[in-house]
Amino acid sequence: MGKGMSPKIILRAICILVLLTGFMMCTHSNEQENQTAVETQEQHDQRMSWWRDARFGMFIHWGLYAIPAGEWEGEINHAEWILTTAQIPVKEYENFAKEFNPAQFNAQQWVNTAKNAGMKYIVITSKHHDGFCLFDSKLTDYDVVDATPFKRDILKELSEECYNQGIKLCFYHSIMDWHHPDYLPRRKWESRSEEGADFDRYVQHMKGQVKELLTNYGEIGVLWFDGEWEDTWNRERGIDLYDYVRSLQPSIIINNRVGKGREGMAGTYDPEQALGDFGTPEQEIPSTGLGYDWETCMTMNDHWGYNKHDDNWKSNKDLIQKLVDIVSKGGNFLLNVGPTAEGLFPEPSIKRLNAIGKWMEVNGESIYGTSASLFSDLKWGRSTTKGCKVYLHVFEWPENRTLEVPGLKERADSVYLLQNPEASLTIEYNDTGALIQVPEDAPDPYVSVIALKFATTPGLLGTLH
Ligand code: FHN
Repeated sequence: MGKGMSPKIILRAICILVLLTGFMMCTHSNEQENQTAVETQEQHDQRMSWWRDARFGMFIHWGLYAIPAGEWEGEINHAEWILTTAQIPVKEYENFAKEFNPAQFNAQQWVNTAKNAGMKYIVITSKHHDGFCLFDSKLTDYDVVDATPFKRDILKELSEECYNQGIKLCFYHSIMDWHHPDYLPRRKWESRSEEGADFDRYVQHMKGQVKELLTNYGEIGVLWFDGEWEDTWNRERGIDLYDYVRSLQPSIIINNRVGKGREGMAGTYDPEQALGDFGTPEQEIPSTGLGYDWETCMTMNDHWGYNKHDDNWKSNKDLIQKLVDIVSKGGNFLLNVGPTAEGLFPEPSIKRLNAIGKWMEVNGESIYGTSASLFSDLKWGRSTTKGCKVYLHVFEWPENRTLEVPGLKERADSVYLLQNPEASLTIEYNDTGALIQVPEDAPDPYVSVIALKFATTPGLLGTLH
């Protein structure tokens, strides 16, 4: 995944080359269909570059489930899964569409909030497992334009606003679909018969909607698939879907849930089995880097979809330290917002995004475009690397005003607080590393960043112990 030409890429390239040779001998191959599967490492790195630089994105889980807002018949712990967790018959759940009228939805506000938080991309649910589409699909009337009083194409408005503000728009799309009559399996408690259902016909429907998403909304940064775990979906279908998506937008990035190879989740990751361009640990941060591209997705409280009772919000400090921890391990952070039925981000989400944005305004240089830490174990915090700079992210400010940096032997040309580059800090080297004299008070209440500038690319220093 992104580091050196993996056997998977070599094998697939050989297969495609054999197929291409066959095609050229007997038919005129359609360049468009085959151009995506064969990719050099350099082309792959080029395709991934904006995403690796971005490091921080907004996840948005929004749909009909925002109307019950987590509550059903006295139970208050539901969210985007409410159709299943409350066993609501599909016909009854459809009634929420008649109520969906988010009058306060404002794409400009949403995109601006994400941008001000320092987020570079937005991944929004085009369709979650409930099958309801936030876009105008010609393949179903179960969508925001045809089935609701709102009648506006939400993804169209978001795509225009993302283009205006220079934010990459990305789509989450669920393979699992509890509404479509051809999707199998049915929910165990459902009365709808499986009689006549044709999963292949469902897959054609899903690919048709993916084509709509990749044809009608401009350049899309990532197709973030989900709901891939049921037995009707398999690796072969995943390979076909991956290549189909790339044939529609060759520079798009696709997550590993297009196939069956999630890592960071239950079960083991097998790079030969996994498909897609990056791994997707969910609600967790790996203890180390993963040796390939990966993104942790996480909620701010305990639910992806809006739950009006959920006040278990992560603190500003926790969220900023999680961002730093993830990036110091070479990952991206996809932080979720679950908007209300009125089309508003919950106030606690906005407060946290504003706090993160203030921190990113001063310290974003130590996040964007960085690679993983050169240090194996910093007791007081984390580190990132970029060009000729190493950034030290101090979570616990030293009471004795001396920051120990084990393993740092290379002499830095300059050492300074990122928030005040004029104020150089004193650094002494010893046989175990370096000692940096720091001010008495931590400059930032959440994470204070010290920058070290070297004459050479510190990556050449090798891993510092
Ligand atoms: O079932 C979904 C869940 O609702 C949510 O969308 C998360 C976010 O990644 N993905 C699935 C659970 O792994």
